[in-house]
Amino acid sequence: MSGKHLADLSAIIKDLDKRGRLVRVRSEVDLKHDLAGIAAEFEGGGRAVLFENVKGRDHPVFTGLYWSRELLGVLMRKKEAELPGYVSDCIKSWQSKPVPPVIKKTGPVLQVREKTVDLGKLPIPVHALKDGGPYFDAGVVIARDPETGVRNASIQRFMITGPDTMNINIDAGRHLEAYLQKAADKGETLPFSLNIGVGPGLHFAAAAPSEAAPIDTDELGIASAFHGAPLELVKGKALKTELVAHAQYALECEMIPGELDDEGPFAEVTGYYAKRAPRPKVHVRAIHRRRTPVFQTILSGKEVFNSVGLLGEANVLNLLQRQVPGVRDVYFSHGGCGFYHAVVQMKQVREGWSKQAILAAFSAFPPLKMVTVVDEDVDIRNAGDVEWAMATRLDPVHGIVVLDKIFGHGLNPSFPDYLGAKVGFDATRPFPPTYEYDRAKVKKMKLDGLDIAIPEPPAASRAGRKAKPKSRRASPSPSRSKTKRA
Ligand SMILES: Cc1cc2nc3c(=O)[nH]c(=O)nc-3n(C[C@H](O)[C@H](O)[C@H](O)COP(=O)(O)O)c2cc1C
Ligand SMILES: [Mn+2]
Repeated sequence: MSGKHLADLSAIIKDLDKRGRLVRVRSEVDLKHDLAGIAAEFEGGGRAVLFENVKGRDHPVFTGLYWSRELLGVLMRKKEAELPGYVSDCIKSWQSKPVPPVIKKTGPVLQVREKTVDLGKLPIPVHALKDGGPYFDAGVVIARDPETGVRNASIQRFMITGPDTMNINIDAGRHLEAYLQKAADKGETLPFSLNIGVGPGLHFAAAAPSEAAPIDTDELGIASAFHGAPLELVKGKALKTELVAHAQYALECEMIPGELDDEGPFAEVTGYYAKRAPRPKVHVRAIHRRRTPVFQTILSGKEVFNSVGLLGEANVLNLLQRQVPGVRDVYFSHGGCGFYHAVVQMKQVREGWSKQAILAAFSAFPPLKMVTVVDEDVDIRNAGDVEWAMATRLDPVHGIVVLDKIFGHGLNPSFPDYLGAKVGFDATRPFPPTYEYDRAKVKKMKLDGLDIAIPEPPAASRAGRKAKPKSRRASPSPSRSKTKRA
């Protein structure tokens, strides 16, 4: 499949619209709290949302591109269960034959350069009730290593603090953190571009974990692998930066090492607020945009599960299949915040490999806190089925691996200062398999053509069923789901 359409968000929005996958909010909506509140009603469903009329601003806001595997499947022209394998193939193709980006003379993002830098004019929402301000949380940062010149792509959240200032949250271990330190060591500032409204090829490149894209590689090439063509960049005008030619907006920014300011709180992917604390200050030197741009924002939650989580999943699958015989599939469960709990499915070929799979998964993706390994007869995308394996096959004395005082994800409250404990559950049946652990099966039957009388459900449950739209049933959001909507 040619993934060219994956390079341009405007093309994607048109494509979703054509396929009945775009909700258009035509009423005027306030950027502060209301926009996120409306978006949350659609979160996890099979349609993205375009806010066409944003109060006090000239341009629309788009959200939801990554919030369900169903929608991602439509976008990527893949079945949901094929997504990790497809993403893993794109990364492997980049690893073996990287296609670097090309620098173009011009591109849609250079259509307009704002005369003055005023972030207050952009349609930047305030999401959760206690968030410290408006945030960019879906933009891709592109910077170059001050020492080696290698490029990096990453996504970070930025809190707006003034017309031309913001503060950035850089988690421990990020490549941008290393770049900032290198700039400090050389006595230089760190220029970078912040690109808003990019296609999923680059979004996934930016979300690729450092275990898949180490610091000495130009991970922008991952976007080229998704597009089937080189990613196009243009040179910045105010600083030594490179902008994404097909982005909706691109900001030229710089950090002056040592400058800090308070950032936060911010409702994070974990379902908790990240604390307010001093974090690096960012100066915005220029704002470029398309003539009619669409601003992209992400509700912290399912959209992150399906981007950071999907990329992590792909990397764990890739590594496990190389290192552990019998590994078939990997899923990062949504109950595990999308990237704290990996469920691994394997067909055991030898005793002890299931525990090896636990260790390999932790090393392939350090944010993981839990790994559960199950046999090939368990549906890893079904929490009930995984629990069945734990309830009936896990030996709590020999099957639980605990790693204490180990580096983990700083946003997880059980890892204060990035330190905590991790746990692996070997919920596979004893090897070689015995009769006692054989899963009972009935014959698979088709109901077509049989004369069966099925009574209508009682009125109460019928009303209850009707209130839930189809898309929501496909991926329910129990914490946020209300009842009806259009
Ligand atoms: C929507 C979204 C928001 C994110 N926010 C942050 C953030 O604020 N800070 C951060 O360090 N990582 C954040 N991440 C994760 C990083 O972008 C991701 O782990 C990336 O691989 C890091 O790049 P690096 O390996 O080049 O350092 C976010 C990811 C997504 C998808
Ligand atoms: Mn990187």
